[in-house]
Amino acid sequence: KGNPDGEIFMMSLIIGGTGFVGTYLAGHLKSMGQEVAVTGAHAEKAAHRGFADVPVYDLDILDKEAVIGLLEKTKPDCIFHLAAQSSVAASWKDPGRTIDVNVKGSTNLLDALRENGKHMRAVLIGSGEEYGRVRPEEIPVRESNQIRPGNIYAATKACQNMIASIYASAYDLDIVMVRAFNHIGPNQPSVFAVSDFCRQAAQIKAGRQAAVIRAGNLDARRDFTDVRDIVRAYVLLAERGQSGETYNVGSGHAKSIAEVLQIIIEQAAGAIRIETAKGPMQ
Ligand code: A2R
Repeated sequence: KGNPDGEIFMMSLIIGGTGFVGTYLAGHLKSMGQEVAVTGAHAEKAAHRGFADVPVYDLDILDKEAVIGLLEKTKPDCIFHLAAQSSVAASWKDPGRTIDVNVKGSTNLLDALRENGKHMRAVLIGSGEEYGRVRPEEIPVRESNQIRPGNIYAATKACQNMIASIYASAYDLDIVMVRAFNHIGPNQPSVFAVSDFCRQAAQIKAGRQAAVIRAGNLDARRDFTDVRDIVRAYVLLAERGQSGETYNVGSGHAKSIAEVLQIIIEQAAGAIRIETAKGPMQ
C-alpha cells in the first residue's frame, strides 16, 4: 500500500471536521473539487462556519456503532480523523474524558475500519507534543526520535499512534499517522497561547483592556505553522503517505513564546507591557 505517485481521493470524510482545523481542511478539499462531509460532536454549532454546501453529521466518536454506520452511509475513500479533546489545559482538568475521546474514540474508528473499511485510507492526526522535552542534540526532531509525552494530551496522542501502528500491520489497514506541531490562524479558540495573545492585543487596541498582555512561560519554544499550510500537508499525506508510517508536520524551526509575543506587540503598534504568570504552556 501507499501512493508514491500520489492518488487523488474523490470523497473525504473529516471526523471532527467542525473544529478549527477541520474548517480549513474542508475548504481546501472543496477548492480541489473534492466531495467532502464533516462530523462534529455538536453539529448544530457548525452551522455558521461556512459549511453551507458540506454535509455535517452529528457523531459521538465514543459510539462505535455510530462510527461504523457513518462509514457505511458516506462511503468515503479517505478519512481524516481530527476528532479529539484538543487542549492540553483541558487534558489536565479532565484526563478521563481526554483518554476516552482521544484513545477509545480513535480505537473505535480503527475497529470500524477493520470491520469494513479496509479499502479506505485514513489519516490520523497526532501531535508534536508526543515528543515532549526535546534535547538539543535531538534537533531536528525526526519521527524516529524518542517520544516522552509530558502531559495527558500528549500521552493520549502517543497511545493513538501506537495503537494505530499495531492495527495497520495486524489488520492490513491503510493508515497514515501524523504528528503535527503547533498550528495557528484566524478563528483559533483563545485557549491556545498565540490566539490568546492576539485576542488581548486586539482588546488593548480597541481600548477594552489595559495595555498589559498576560502570558505564561515565555521561554518555552514551539514550532508554529499556519493552519492553512498544515491542512495542505494533511492532503499531501493522504495522497502520498506510506501506509503504516508516521510523519511530522511543522515548519522545522522553533520560536520562543517571547519572540512570537514580540511580533504580535509590534503589529499592535502600541506600548504594551508583558506580565508573566507561571503555568504550563498550552
Ligand atoms: O465539539 P464539536 O462539535 O466542535 O466537535 C469536535 C470534535 N469532537 C468530537 N467528535 C466526536 N466525538 C467526540 N466525543 C468529540 N469531541 C470533540 O473534534 C470538533 O469537530 C473536533 C475538534 O476540534 P478542535 O477542538 O477545534 O480541534 P482542532 O484544533 O481543529 O484540532 C484538530 C486535530 C485534533 O486531533 C488535535 O488534537 C490536533 O488536530 O492538533
